[in-house]
Amino acid sequence: PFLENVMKHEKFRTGQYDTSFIDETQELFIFPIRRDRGTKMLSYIGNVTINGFPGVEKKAKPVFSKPRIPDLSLTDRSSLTGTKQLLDQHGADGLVKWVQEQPQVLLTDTTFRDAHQSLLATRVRTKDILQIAEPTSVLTPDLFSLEMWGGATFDVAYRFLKEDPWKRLIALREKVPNVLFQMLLRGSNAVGYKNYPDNVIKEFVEKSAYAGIDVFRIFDSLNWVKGMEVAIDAVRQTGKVAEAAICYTGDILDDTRTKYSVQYYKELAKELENQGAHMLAIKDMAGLLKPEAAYRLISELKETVSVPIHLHTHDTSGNGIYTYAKAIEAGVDIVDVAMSTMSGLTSQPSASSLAYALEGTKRQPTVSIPSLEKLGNYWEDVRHYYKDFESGMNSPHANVYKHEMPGGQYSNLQQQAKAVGLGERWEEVVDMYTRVNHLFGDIVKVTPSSKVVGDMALFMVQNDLTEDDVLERGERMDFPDSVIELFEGYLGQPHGGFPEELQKVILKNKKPITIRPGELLEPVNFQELREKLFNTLNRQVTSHDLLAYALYPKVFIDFTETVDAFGDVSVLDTPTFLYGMNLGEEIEVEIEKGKTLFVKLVSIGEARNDGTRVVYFELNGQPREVIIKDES
Ligand code: 3PY
Ligand code: ZN
Repeated sequence: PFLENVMKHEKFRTGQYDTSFIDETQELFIFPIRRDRGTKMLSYIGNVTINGFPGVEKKAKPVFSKPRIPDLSLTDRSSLTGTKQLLDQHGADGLVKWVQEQPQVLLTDTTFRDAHQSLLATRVRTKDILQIAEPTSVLTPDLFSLEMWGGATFDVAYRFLKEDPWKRLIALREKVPNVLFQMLLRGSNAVGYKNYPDNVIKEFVEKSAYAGIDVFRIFDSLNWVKGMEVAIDAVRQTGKVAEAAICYTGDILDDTRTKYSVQYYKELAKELENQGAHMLAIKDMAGLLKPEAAYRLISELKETVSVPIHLHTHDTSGNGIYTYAKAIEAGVDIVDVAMSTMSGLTSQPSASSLAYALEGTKRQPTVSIPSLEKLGNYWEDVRHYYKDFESGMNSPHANVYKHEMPGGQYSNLQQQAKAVGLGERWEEVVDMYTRVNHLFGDIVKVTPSSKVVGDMALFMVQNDLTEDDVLERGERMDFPDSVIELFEGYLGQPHGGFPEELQKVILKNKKPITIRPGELLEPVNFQELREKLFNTLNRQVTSHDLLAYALYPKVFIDFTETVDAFGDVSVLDTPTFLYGMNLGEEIEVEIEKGKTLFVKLVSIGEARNDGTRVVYFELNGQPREVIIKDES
C-alpha cells in the first residue's frame, strides 16, 4: 500500500518534490513484490502449462482415472497398534527381542521410498503418499516398518518437487501411528553426496528422530565402518533403532572374485555388532545376491552375530523372490518388499507375491493378501502420473549381475545421461559403468560411490576415452569433482585401498587422506548459519530449514525462491503439478484445511515481443491474469 500511495501522489508524480534521493539510494526502493497465494499458484500453473515440467514430455494434460483409495468406512481404527508401540514401550532392545521371537518372517514396505526411488526417479510427491498413508496403516498393521524417508527422497523433494521433506515426515507420522518409520541414512554423508561434519550428522539424526523416524538404516558407500560410527552412536543416543547395513557386492559364489568373500562379510558384521548396531541389514542395493548365496550368507551371519538380520534386495534380475525364499529358509528375520504395482524390476520384490509364495509355510508373514491388493490398486493408478520418469525397463534384467548398478541409480543415471546429451548412447554408458568399476579396483557401488562411478562413466563416454587413455593421458584431464573427491579419500577408504597408479593420475599433486573426513571438517556453527539464513530469507528459520541449508545450501535456497514465487505447490494435484492445465479445464485446490480455490484456465494469449504471454484464469469465478515468460 505504501508503494502505491507514494507513486500515485500528485506532487510526487509531477516532480514537485525533490526526489533525487531515489536515484541516489535505489536499493532502498526495491520492494519485494507481495502477491497473494492465489496469484502465485496461478503463476505456477501458467508456467508449467506453457513451459512444461523438467523431464516430462510437454503435451496436453492426459486424462487420468481417479486413484482407487481403499474404503475404510467399515474398519475400526480406534485401537491400531503395531511395532511403533513396541518400540515406544519397550525401547530398542525390547523391540529387538520381540523380532527374535517371531516365527514368521517380518516385512518392511518400501513403497514410500526405495520403490519409487528405483522405478520413478524418486519423483512421487507427498500428496500421493499421504492419501494412502492411513489405508496403509490400517490394512497392513503387522508390518515391521514402512521405509518412507531418506536416501534420495530428501534432496529430490527440495530440488524437483519443490516441497519440504520434513513436512512429509510429520504429516505421515500423524496418519500412521502404529507402524515403525524407517529411513535410509548414508552414514557420514547423511542424505547427501559428500561427507559432512560430525555435528551435522548428529543434529540431523536428532531432529529426524524427534520428527518421527524410528529405525535408521545406516550404511557407508564403501562399507567403511569408520564412516558409520558417528551415525550409529547418534542414533543410539536418541533411543531409536540403529540398523547398520552391509552393502552386498560381487558374488560370494564366484571363486574367481575373492575380494568380497563370505569371510569379508562376516568380519564386517561382527564389527558392526560391536559398534552397537541393534540390527544388521544386508543391503543388496543392486540385486546381486543370488538365491544360493543368500542361503549361505544368511546362514553364516546368523552364526556370527546375535542381532536380527534384515535383508534388502532389488528385483532387477527377476530372482528376488527366489533369493528371499532361500534367505527365509536360512532364518533371515525381516525382508524388504513393495506393493505389487510398485514392485519388481529395479524395485523390491512384491509383497503379495512373497505372501503367496510362503503360504502354508512356518514362516508365512502376517499380512492380508486382499489388503495388499487394495493398496496395490491405488499405486497402479498413481504410477500413471509419473510415467515419464519410468526407466523403460519392461522385463527382468539379468545383465545387472554384470553391470552391478544399484536399482535406485538406474533411472537416475538415465536421466543424467539424457541431460548431458547421451540419451542415445545409454547402452554404452551402462557398459562403461562396469569398466569404470574395474578401473577403480572393484569398489562397493552405492550412493554416493555409485554416483562417482556413474559420473566417470558419463565423462569417459562423452570424451570417447578408454581405460588406457585415462591412465596414459589422465595427467592432462580435468576429471569430474566427485571422482577427485573419492580418490582424495573424502568418501572414506575402500576395502583393499585405491589403485595407486590411477590415484596419482587423478589427484595430480594433491595428497589423499586416510583418516575419517569428519575429523578434518570444521563443525558447522549453527548459530552463525541461522543468522546468515535469516538474513537471506528475511523470515523465521526453523531447525529443519537450517539442516537442509547445511546439507545443500544452493538446492535449499533455490527451493525457497520457488516457494516465494509460486507459494506452496505441494497442494496441487500431481497431474496439474506436472502438466499444468488444459484450456477450459477447472480444478479445485485445497490450499489449507477448509480453504479451497476454484481455478479455471480460460485462455492463453499470443507470445508478445518480449517473449511473454498473458494467461487468463478465473479464480473463484473472478477473472485473473498472470504474465508468463515463454521459454520455448
Ligand atoms: C540411496 O542411498 O539413496 C540408496 O537407495 C542406496 O541404495
Ligand atoms: Zn535399495
